[in-house]
Amino acid sequence: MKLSFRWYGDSDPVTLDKIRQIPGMYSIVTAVYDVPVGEVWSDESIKKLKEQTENSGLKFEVIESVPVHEDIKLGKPTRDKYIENYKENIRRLGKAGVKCICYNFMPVFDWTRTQLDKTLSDGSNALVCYMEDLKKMNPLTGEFSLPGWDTSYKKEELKSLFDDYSKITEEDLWDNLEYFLKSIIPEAEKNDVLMAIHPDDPPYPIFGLPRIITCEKNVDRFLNIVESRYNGLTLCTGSLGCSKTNDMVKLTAKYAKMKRIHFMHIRNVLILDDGSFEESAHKVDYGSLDIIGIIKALYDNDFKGYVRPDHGRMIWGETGKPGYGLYDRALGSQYIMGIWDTFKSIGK
Ligand SMILES: [Mn+2]
Repeated sequence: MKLSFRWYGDSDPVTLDKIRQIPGMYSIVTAVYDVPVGEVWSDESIKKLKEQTENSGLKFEVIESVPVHEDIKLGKPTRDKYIENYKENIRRLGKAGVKCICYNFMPVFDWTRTQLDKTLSDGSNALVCYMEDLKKMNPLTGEFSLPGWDTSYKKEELKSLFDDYSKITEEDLWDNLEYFLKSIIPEAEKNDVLMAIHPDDPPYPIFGLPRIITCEKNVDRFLNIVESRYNGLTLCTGSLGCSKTNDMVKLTAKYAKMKRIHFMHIRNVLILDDGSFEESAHKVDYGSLDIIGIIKALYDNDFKGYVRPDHGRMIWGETGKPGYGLYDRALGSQYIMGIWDTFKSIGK
């Protein structure tokens, strides 16, 4: 298991100097943010990120994300141009020493929560998703929007995207994913870059938009589209795991055994009775997920991929990017590594 940490580049208040002081830290997880979605990343920007990272004594091996342009997800005629750009990014990143690329196939919105700074009983704050509030959210009226959402969309653009998606079914989205995978995976193989899809977060349709990477059956279907190790997973425990129907210990063991997990996002969530959830501390009894069982499943299956603590709460008065403060993610990383080291010491 290689410990990694997301870093948002120069604008991130959590600096590389701080990240390198976390015991066991191996690689940075980052991305080029200076070009619009769908465009080719410049060699200069990639080189700069690599140099900054390596100068800090960390590896530059994981990218999150190379985002997938909406035209690819929608299967528009323009998708071929964007797929060529995507392949060029794989080539460039491979050349720069990147070993794993995380991406997702969620229409329009990435992760969705209803509040980013809910105060928990211990005074920390965290991202939460409450069903009652989710029902009231309407991205088209903008009455309720989240900082995590892509704000580059103007209201009109968002409306036309929703119109486009209203014309496609879940099966169409699968077809478009298949077309994308069959184009890019051979390129990933050639460049020795492991592609790792992130599940949908949360794992069910929102705002009438289809979502497909949501459960065991669908992950199986995904993996079968291209039977290659390079067509793999970012197994995010908090994303799939916020649905009670996904048994994360079982899924981790299954896909780790198949050697199809390349990147683990490990975090805990507390699932409430109505399916709402709160992001909680990593420690096993703070949430609904069996974090120890998940790590044991990785250990038992000789997991050699990357892991990051994913999100953390905001603690000790820290401010910054919701979910991406230093302190609680650092604590989480040590909890994860402590469990891992314990299994290593005990042996199988
Ligand atoms: Mn995640």
